[in-house]
Amino acid sequence: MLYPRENEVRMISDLSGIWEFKLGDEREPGESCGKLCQMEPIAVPASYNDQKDERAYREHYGWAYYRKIFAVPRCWQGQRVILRFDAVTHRAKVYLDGTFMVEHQGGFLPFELDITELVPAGRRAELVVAVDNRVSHSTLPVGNEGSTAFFGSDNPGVPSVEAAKAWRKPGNLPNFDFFNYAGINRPVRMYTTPKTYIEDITLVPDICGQDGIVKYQIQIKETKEEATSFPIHVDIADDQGNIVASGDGKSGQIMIPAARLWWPWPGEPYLYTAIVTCGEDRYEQPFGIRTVRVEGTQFLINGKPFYFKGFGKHEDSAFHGRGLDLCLNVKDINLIHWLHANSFRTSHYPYAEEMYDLCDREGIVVIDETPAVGIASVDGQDPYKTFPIRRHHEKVLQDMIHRDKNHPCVVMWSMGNEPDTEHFPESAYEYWHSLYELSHKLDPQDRPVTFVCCQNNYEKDLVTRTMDVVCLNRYYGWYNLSGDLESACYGLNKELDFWEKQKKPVMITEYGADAIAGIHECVAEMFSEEFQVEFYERQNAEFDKRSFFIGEHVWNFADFATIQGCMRADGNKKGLLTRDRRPKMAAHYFKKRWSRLPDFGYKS
Ligand code: BDP
Repeated sequence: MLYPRENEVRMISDLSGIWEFKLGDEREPGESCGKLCQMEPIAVPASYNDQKDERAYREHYGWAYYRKIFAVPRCWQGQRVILRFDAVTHRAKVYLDGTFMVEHQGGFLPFELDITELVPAGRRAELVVAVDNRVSHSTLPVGNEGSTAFFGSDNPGVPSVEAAKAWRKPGNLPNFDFFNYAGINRPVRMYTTPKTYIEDITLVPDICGQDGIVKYQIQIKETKEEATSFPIHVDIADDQGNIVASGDGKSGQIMIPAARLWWPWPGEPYLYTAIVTCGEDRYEQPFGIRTVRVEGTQFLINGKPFYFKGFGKHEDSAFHGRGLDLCLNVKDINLIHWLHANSFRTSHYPYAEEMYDLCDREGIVVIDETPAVGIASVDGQDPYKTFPIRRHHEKVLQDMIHRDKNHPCVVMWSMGNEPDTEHFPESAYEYWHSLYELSHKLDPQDRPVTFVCCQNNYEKDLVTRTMDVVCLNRYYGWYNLSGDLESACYGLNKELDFWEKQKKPVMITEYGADAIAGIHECVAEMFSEEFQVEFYERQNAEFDKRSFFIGEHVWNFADFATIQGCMRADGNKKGLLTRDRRPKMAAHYFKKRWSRLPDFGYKS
């Protein structure tokens, strides 16, 4: 699905602004929405949870309703008009003038509705979006059903606690460590195309000596009346808008002489634009010429061994929740540069498309992750046999890869985060390995595919070792061997010895310690800023000794909101930065370290 881009042909109307809002309940919209009255103002895009200081907003469970009157401009007559929702979290039902139109499952990827006939140009309509925030065994991310929340063991087996659990009113029990922000989190836009239009563009870059090559495939949708196909033309423009190469037809290969490559920052992230025209339609797709490949224990970008320096992040900020915040995105990219980092993982869901555009332009390398987080055993049951998620997971992979396939910044797909791979190793293998093969098949650029493994019995785990890159989340010295960094390093090394034998590239995708900004100590203990620095100093020294070790992603870029619990005080404090982006001591430590570590050739 192409991102809406305005040009001489295509027009966009952004429906962002103040909409009408009302909380519903667990009843399906058809039963409960009826006539929406006494609605309250709400900002779109943004999560609704923190827009009003009421427990009902913060802890809502079930449907909520958004309403907006909009008009299709009269001057759009003759165009095809599409209503695009970039992300409605987690499930949406869309109504136009009271009639149900479309439903979408999954809170982090776009969906569209063709409204050309439904709301003719020059007419108004009432748009109602019903949003369901419930997470369960059949959603991604996964919610626990009636059992234990993410933090705390809830004293299983204690009769009074069990009775209270059975008695309590239904609510979300996320099996993941980030606040379950919900609502219309990303823009809602109308855009136009001509009747015969460019439906999709697939670009696959390659390098041949000094030249660049881009293989392309264009999908056109024709109307019945215009069935005689229009010629398709592709121009490649450099960053000054000069046409440097061209091609004709639905698919082909274009050579770009003496091409400038896309390199991660501080290299030059050079971008070309494929200008595709067909009949009246035109679409401009930015792309970069770069290759990505795993070879032996190395991760190669443009044939050179890359070292990942960066973090897992979240889309998370005060008031907006998980809502698109362009200003914060720009700020974060600038902070990534300030830290001399070069990459991040979109933990734990695909981010807003605007962020990938920024990363393309600013040369930030991205590991793109699905929302498959929390797939863990409940009451000793095999989640791969009991959770009805497989088809949804396949669809999410398909939609994410389809959406992000042309971004040069995306160098690897992460199919999910920290599933159970230890208790049902065969089922886990069957599940993840088939998705691994599917991901490879879905990606025209055939990027490396991985998933991120939780700290477990790595000897029993059959899946992690079969990924293109072994991605480890490890909390030596924090959740285990707490505070004892000496033993933490001993344990870490024992495990690294195991991974060395697997002859795979290995990176750490999470390691970290909570540090509450402002807590200082001479003898560093947990939760102090000094301990966070020492934690990283000690473990990084071990990573530096291992040649197969291709990257360090700190958990987390910044402090973030999460579900309340006995292990969290005002959110997760593992950020290098506070939630309002002030640096802790560890940020200064990494800034120095990463300015010294080369991006390429560090572990040749
Ligand atoms: C990891 C999860 C991450 C958590 C982190 C933590 O992948 O989402 O936030 O632990 O506990 O297990 O801080």
